[in-house]
Amino acid sequence: MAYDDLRDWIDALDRAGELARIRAEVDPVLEITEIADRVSKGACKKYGRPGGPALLFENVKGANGIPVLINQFGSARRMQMALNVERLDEIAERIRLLLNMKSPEGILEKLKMLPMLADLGKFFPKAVSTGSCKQVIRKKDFSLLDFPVLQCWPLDAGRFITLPCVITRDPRTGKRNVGMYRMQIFDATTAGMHWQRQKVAAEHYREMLRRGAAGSSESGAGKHAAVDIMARSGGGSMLAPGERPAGKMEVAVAIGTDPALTFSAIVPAPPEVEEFMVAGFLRQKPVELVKCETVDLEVPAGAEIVLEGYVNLDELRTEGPFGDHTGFYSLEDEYPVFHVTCITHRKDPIYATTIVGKPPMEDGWMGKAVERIFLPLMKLTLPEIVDVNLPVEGIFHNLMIVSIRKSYPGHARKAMNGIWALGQAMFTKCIVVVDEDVDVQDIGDVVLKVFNHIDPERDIQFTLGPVDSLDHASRLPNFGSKMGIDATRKWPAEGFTRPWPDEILMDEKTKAAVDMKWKDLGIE
Ligand SMILES: Cc1cc2nc3c(=O)[nH]c(=O)nc-3n(C[C@H](O)[C@H](O)[C@H](O)COP(=O)(O)O)c2cc1C
Ligand SMILES: [Mn+2]
Repeated sequence: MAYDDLRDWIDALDRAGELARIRAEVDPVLEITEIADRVSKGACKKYGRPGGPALLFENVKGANGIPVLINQFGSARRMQMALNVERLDEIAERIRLLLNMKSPEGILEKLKMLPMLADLGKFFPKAVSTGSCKQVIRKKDFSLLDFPVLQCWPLDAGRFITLPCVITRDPRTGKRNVGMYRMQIFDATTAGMHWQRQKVAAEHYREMLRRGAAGSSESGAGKHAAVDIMARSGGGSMLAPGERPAGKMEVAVAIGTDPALTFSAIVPAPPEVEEFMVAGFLRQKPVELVKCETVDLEVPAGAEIVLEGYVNLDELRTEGPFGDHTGFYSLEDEYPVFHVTCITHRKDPIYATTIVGKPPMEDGWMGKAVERIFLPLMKLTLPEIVDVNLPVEGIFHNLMIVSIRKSYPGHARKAMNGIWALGQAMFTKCIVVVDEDVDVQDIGDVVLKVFNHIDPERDIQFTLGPVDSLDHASRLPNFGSKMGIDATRKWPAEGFTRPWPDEILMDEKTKAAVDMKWKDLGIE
């Protein structure tokens, strides 16, 4: 059963013994991070499982009684619960079923397809006239400082909203995007809008710039200004006065939604796919949307807190540093500024947040879910892929281990290039390709075989391209090199004619014989 909203989900966590309520007073500045970090790393002995329980802090200093929820996705079990499955691969199977749809032959096959077609109807969001996110509507006298927003780490530039579902509209198609982009609180009514340049909302912003520029000048000067701000935003200095295409872009932010929607905001869905549909697919129930008060956007009706506002197309401000999921602080940079025009919320809102830092942390479990769910979609373009592992310490963009069914010379390199061309997988700094007989989930097996099988000079491939904005080692921000390791067995057709040794494996007969006498050996 889908969860209606955040509190329905919190109740389910509570019933399942997956929630710890903390009544002692805690400080949203640094202290909640230290507690959540210890819990993520296994400090909660009573709980037993990796990731600890979700934490609901009920007495947060200076929070006007607003509780703080953190670590809601922070374990394999909670990630499965959030998406209503026993195993994450169930979702992959549902996607596979959808993708395998073929024209039915005969009435029986048509009948069999009906439930799937009915399922399709659940993907589409449903417009409703009002919802609990409207219990309190503040068009003036609102303040971002009213909420218990965390300062996560000592050298952070300030307090950051870390789990916001940022909603924007594509000016070309009208389609809406939901992306999770952190927001640094600047003051009561403004915050940073940290959509990195390769993300979908950043493209909406650029499209608005292009339009503003096209309208603002016949001489083409406006167009140059737009190109200039595009080149600089998220990677350079402020604009000179006078070169600014005027205008604004509307943005709405939902904080504290049902877990499928929150999760869908981090899913690297193709730009043309609305995350509201992704959430509808995941929860198998439509997302209910309600119109905003001051902007032409829709937000989840049951959200705990909604921020409405806009970013000026001509305004950038220094954002960061911020203790990031790389385990290091991401450097400060220029990003758009979000201006709040209205805040609506429940009468007793719950503030949902997360922290990122050295793995393993809450976001690691979310990333693993993305890895499982995206496997069938990767296979759609790269059918040779057997399995993929993004180890959490590889922080999702540094290391991808992928096994393939190798069928022709150079196949491993084709797979690498395909992955670097696949949406956000473009950021992958190192791709390791192995043959299908290597279990990519077994790091020991991977290390043994990869480093036995490679001739580094021959098998390592470098390429240049976009890199993650969080990469602090690349030669330039957002641009640098990537590496692929072809650790598949090389073929004569690839110029390798030396004999290849057999892997050491005991024969089945001997193994069975030892199984039989194992107990009698007295060495167990
Ligand atoms: C906790 C968390 C925080 C994130 N913060 C940011 C961020 O500040 N900026 C960003 O561009 N991506 C951030 N991401 C990653 C994006 O949410 C992710 O790339 C998502 O696919 C973007 O959506 P989009 O494809 O619709 O742009 C974050 C992810 C998580 C889990
Ligand atoms: Mn998107």
